[in-house]
This record gives sequence, C-alpha cells and structure tokens, in this order.
Amino acid sequence: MTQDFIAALPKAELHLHIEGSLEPELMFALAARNGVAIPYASVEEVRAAYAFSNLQDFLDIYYAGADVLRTRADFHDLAVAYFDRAAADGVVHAEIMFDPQTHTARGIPFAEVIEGLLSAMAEAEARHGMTSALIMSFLRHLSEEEAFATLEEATPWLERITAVGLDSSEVGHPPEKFARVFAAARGRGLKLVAHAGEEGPPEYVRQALDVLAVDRIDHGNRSLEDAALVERLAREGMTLTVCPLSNLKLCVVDRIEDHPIDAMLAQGLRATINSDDPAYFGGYVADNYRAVAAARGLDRHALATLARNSFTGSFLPPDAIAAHV
Ligand code: ES4
Ligand code: ZN
Repeated sequence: MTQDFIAALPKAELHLHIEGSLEPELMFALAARNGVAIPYASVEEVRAAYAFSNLQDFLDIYYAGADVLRTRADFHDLAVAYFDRAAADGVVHAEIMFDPQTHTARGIPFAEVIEGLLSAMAEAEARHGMTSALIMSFLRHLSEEEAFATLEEATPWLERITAVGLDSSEVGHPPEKFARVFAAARGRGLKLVAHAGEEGPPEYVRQALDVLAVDRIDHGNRSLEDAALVERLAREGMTLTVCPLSNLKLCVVDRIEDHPIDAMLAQGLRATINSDDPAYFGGYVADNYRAVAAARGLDRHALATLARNSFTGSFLPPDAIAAHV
C-alpha cells in the first residue's frame, strides 16, 4: 500500500550522479562495445565488489567503473537508462550531476560527455514528459585551478548547465578551497550546490553556506551535530538532498533504522530523498523512500512532505514549482 503510494507520488530527484547510475549489465555492454577490459568476470562479481566501508572505498570503484564510458552514445545510453528507471519510480523532474573531470582526465572530450547527456535529456522529455537539468560537479580532490579550467571548457554549453556542484573525497578538501571558482560560476548565472557534512564536519556545511553561498546542501547529515547550524538551516529554508541508502552503504549510518530523516523533518529542515549513486547503493529513489518509510515509520504525510520539498528545493522556475506542489 505504502509501496504504491510511494511510486505514484510525483517527485523530483535532486541528488543523482549520472556515473553512479551505471548498472553492471550496462558496464559489461559498454566494455564490449568499446573493447575495454574490466577487472570482473561477471555481473555477480561486480555486485559482490560493492561492499564499502567509507566514501573513499566507494569512489575508487566508481571512478574505475566510469572507464567504460567513452563516447557520446555511451553517455546517452547511460542517461536514458537512468531516466527510464526514474520515470518508473514517479520522478517527473531530475537534476543530474556529472563529473566532467573524471572523463576529460582520460582524454574524453567535454563535448562528447555533455552532448550525450543533453540528447538523453531531450529523449526523457519526449518519452516520459520528464524535465531535467544538469549540474556540473567539480572534483574536490583536484585543485581549484583545475575546476576553473573545467568551467572555462563548459563555456559553450553554459546556457544548458543549471548549476555547479562539488563532490568526491570530502575530508581534507573543505568548501573554502573552491571559493573563487564558485564565485565565478555564480557570476556566470549558475546555481550552486556542494556536498557537505557527509563525512566532513559541520564546519564544512557552514563554509558551504558562508564562503560558497550555495543554494542547496548535498547530504548535510553531520549538521545535526551542531544545534545552531540546524536552527540556521531551518530558518533559511535550506534544502538538504539526503540519500538514505547511500548513507547506509557508505557507513554514514550503521543501520537504516538509525537514519535521521525524521529527526531532520522534526527540526524543521527541508530534507529531500534521493538515490545518489543508485547502481552502487542498491536502489533508485522510490527504494530510498521505501527504506526510510519502513525503518522509521514515516506516514503518508511525511512522505508527501519529502516529495513536496523535492520540488520547492529544485531549480525549476517558480511557476513550474507551483504546478507541482
Ligand atoms: C559521491 Cl556519495 C558521494 N559523495 C561524494 N562524491 C560523490 N561522487 C559520487 N558519489
Ligand atoms: Zn552525491
């Protein structure tokens, strides 16, 4: 019953790494198509390798998996598969992140990556009536200078990019490292998001707000350790893109029963539910809603609040948000 309610609930997905939607079956198909060797004998062996103790464990495997993505057609097929799967989960709007540096560092032209994604976005609209937006994420383990070079490279497509983001290894790479490039992105009319408080301390969430002036916080879990920060996030109506199954798989929470999603809502935080890297973390967005609904006893009112937050926290224009809530 709640299952049907969840799938039928129109929702936006705001925290999704398109490279993290690469299912093992597609990984094998693309490896064969491109003549790329992969260090696994079977789909089962790939899935067995997806046991992580922390963010870095996961990132090592995630970057290795992305090596099969070579051509515009690969990025197109990857994103079409995600949009089809998301549509089945009741997603009507998706703001998808991509990591251009993961690909340009391997010699894949920026144009191949983005043109493949853009053609998939057009197909999602045609097939499902789904709207979508692109968030270009900078890899925080690389330098700010490299992020600037990526922003430069994106210039011909800036009208098609909605926001910039900040992902990869959090601890040791605080938001302030990217202050200048985020200011430049803002100056070019882009919205701003950053992963903060996934493994990093509440101070990184504060920096994302004060130094980067982000429009959304990706994850934000560790904000809960700082009551004044929670109060501020609530007062400012800051959207948090929370990812329950990701939190479980990356050991941000020990058990799904310990997930703080209901505590976030109770403290007035504008939390949303998202899948992050669904091919790696064991579920798409409806699975994430179901997991916390079952583990934390969320009722329909709470689930509807989470879905409503996904639209109010989106980068859709106000009239489109109004039409969804
Ligand atoms: C990510 Cl869960 C997570 N955190 C940081 N960076 C990422 N890139 C892909 N998934
Ligand atoms: Zn993420």
